[in-house]
Amino acid sequence: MERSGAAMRNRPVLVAFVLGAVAAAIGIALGLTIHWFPAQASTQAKKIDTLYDVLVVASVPIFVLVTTVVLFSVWRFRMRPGEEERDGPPIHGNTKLEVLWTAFPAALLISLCSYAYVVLRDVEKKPSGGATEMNVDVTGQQFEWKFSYPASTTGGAPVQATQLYLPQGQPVRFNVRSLDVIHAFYVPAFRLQIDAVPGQTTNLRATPSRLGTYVFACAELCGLGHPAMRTSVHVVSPAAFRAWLRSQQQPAGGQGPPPGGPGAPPGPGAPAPAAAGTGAPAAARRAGRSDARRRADAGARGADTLAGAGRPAGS
Ligand SMILES: [Cu+2]
Repeated sequence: MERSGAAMRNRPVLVAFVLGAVAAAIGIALGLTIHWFPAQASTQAKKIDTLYDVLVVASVPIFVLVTTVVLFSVWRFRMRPGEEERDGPPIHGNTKLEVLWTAFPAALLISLCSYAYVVLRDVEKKPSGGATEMNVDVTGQQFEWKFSYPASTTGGAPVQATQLYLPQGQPVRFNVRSLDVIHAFYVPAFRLQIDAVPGQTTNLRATPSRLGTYVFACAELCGLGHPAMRTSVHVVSPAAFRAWLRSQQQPAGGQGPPPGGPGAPPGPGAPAPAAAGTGAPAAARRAGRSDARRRADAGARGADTLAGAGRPAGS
């Protein structure tokens, strides 16, 4: 008789366990099958996505377990009419349970942190096997990015650009700086992000692995023009990259500043990037930039008006 009584009491626990297992399976399936992120465009992206998958598999069942226990307890131990004056049974704890719920999360957290650390080290390490890194200087400034290819990279005159061109398969080391406030270098398709901090040079390594054009955004709220502080990354073939570098190094015909001059946008006679199809023409680039600038200025004016409106009259 007592056994069947215990079985009756355990039945809701069994139901909750089955429901929880089904919910966890659905959660993991959704987490792993839906494409949450853009295409993987760097060798680092794959490792980071695998880390994400492991985190989904580890955390979804825990989320479901906690939610199921909370909802089940709310329902099972709810106060019924006539029980308003009753108190719950005194509880003296359960050593076995407490050891379990301390040791298991601790072991899980230590393993996940160790794995994440290994992935981070792997993603940030120097390319092995004697592969040479290409250096690109990235400078953030309210509200635009500038990319500068030093002479060591171009093999000639340094090149400045407002869009990032990278050769496929070439390990790149970015030296990231800021001229004013904190910005953040963020290329979702590379799965990489690093702050651009005034007075410091931060570094990031990436090896572009997939041809195409991707978003390059600022991921640190840096002022009113922050949403406009985005540009493009073009991953092109090594031959197209060399052709693009050469086109940027050629002096502009007629008047206008040389395209390679520091801080100067390409002159009117500057040739369009040779990487046709992937590169925006210089004019479009300039238009995009001045558009971003205009939006930023409009935002700043709006803030001035607001600040003015907030002041008491006559002060
Ligand atoms: Cu920003």
